Amino acid sequence: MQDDISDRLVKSQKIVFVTGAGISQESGIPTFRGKDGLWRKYDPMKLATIDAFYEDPKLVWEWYEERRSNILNAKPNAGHTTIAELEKYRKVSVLTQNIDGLHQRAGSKNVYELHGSIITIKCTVCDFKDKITSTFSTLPPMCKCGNMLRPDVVWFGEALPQDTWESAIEEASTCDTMIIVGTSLAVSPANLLPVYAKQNGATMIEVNIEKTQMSSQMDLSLQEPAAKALPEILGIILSGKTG
Ligand code: BJW
Ligand code: ZN
Repeated sequence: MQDDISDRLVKSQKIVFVTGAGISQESGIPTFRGKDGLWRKYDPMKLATIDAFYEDPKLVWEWYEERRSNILNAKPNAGHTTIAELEKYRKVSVLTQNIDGLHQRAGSKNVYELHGSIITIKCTVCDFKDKITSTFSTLPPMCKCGNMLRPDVVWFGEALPQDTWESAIEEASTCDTMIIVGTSLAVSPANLLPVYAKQNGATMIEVNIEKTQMSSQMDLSLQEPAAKALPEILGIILSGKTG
C-alpha cells in the first residue's frame, strides 16, 4: 500500500463502512448480481417489489424463509469480525445494505440497516412490527388486524427507512475514511453515500473482487475478497501509534 494512504489510515479517527452482499459471500450467503448472484436465478421484479408480493405472497414469503434459514445457519466471517474489532480502536459505523444481521452478530454496535432486516416482520397495513422468533405454520403469516405480514425489508420502488437514511447521510458526510466493501454500487440511493464522504474529503477505499463504477474514483481500490483485505487494512491501522 502507498505510504500516504497508510499514513492517512493510521491517522483516521472516524471510519465509515458501506457494505453490501459481497461481505457475506464468504459466509455462504449468495450475492445478487454477478456470476452466482440471486438475480441470475430469479427475476427481482417477481420477488423484490410490493406488486410481486401482492401478486404471489406465498412465493415471496417462501423465498425469504429459505434465505432466512440459510442466514441463521451462517456465521460472520473475518470481514465482519475485523470491522467489529476495529471499533475497539476507532470511531466506526457500518452503513449496510445487507439484511442478514451478520455485522451485529460479529459484534458491531453502530450498524445502520439501509434495506431493513430479514429477521423482522411488519404488517402491510397497521403499525405492527416484531422480530421473527419461530417458523410460521402457514404462509403468508397474518397480522392480528387481519392483514398480511411481510418481511421488514426494502423492495424496489420503496423508500429507505427515513431515520436510518438521514443518519447514514450524516455518518457518510462526517467521516475521514470510507471503506466500501462488497457492493456493486448498482442500487440507489445507497450508492450515493460515497459521494457524501468524498465531498467531506474522506480517504476512499474500496474492497471488491471486481471493479465497480466508482473504482476509478477511489484513493485505493483493493481487488481482493473482504475476508482477506479487511484484516490487512486493520493491520495497517493498528501498526501506527496515532489514534
Ligand atoms: C465481493 C465478494 C467478496 C462478491 N469480497 N466483494 C428504474 C425502475 C425502478 C426503480 C429504479 C429505476 N432506476 C433506479 C431505480 C431505483 C432503485 C434502483 O436503484 N434500481 C437499480 C437496480 C436500477 N432503487 C430503489 O428502488 C430503492 N428505493 C428508492 O429508490 O426509493 C425511492 C423512493 C423515494 C420516496 C418514496 C418512494 C420511493 C430501494 C432499493 C431496494 C433494494 N432492495 C434489494 C432487495 C431487498 C433486500 C433483500 O431481499 O435482500 O436490496 S435489491 C438488492 O440489491 C438488495 C441489496 O441490498 C441491493 C444492493 O446489492 P449489493 O449489496 O450491492 O449486492 P450485489 O450482488 O449487487 O454486489 C455484490 C458485490 O460484491 C459485487 O460487486 C461483487 O463483485 C462483490 N463480491 N464476493 C468482496 N468475497
Ligand atoms: Zn396489522
